[in-house]
Amino acid sequence: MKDKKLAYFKNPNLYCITAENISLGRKNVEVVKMILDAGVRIIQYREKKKSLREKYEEALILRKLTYEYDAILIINDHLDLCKMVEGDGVHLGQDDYPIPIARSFLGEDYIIGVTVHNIEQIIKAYKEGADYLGLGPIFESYTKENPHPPIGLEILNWATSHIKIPIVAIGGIKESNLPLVLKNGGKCVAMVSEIVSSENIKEKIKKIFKILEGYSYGKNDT
Ligand code: TZP
Ligand code: MG
Repeated sequence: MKDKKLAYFKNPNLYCITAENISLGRKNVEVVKMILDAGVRIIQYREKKKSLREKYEEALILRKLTYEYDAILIINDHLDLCKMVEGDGVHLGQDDYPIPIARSFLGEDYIIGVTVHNIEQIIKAYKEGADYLGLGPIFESYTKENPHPPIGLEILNWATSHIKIPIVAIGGIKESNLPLVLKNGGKCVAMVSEIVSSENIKEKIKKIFKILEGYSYGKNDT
């Protein structure tokens, strides 16, 4: 079951993350509905500013929605919330709960994704049993408070050729630089502002899928 879900992360694919504060006045639920309608099947609920009650209520709605679309729901930070709403997994940063603790709390069936910025963190998270790694920020990103400096494409190239679990490239990835990311080993790519701050989310995703599809079939391999 988990393997089937992780297959989504292995091929060129788009992973979308919520950010209501930059969603042009639209609610997370409304934005996620548009993202799902456009065909995206990996959603992360990331919400730093709301109360736990609000996060719970919103995550519950997103769970129902993602079930309807047969999409994966990853919960940022909160292991308990993930269990309560029956999410598919969690995404943890370097300052969040340690992977072994998260694993013993959630069990083997849940996906655990971990943010990594360098080779040391990549190897540690892999050895500790992360299911996928969120590697970045690849480029400069203005979405996160206190962002880590950009890590560049070379490490993406290294990680995608040396690490067996899926690598999700993140940070400053746009339609415009996506071909560069894919040329450097990127497969599954996470985008926040490029999607949620788009006036026309469906059109934006359509264009991104077109680029990803080119790489799925090796058409753009050089
Ligand atoms: N983790 C590393 S960079 C980032 C997160 C959540 C934000 C990426 O946002 P954007 O808008 O796609 O640069
Ligand atoms: Mg976190």
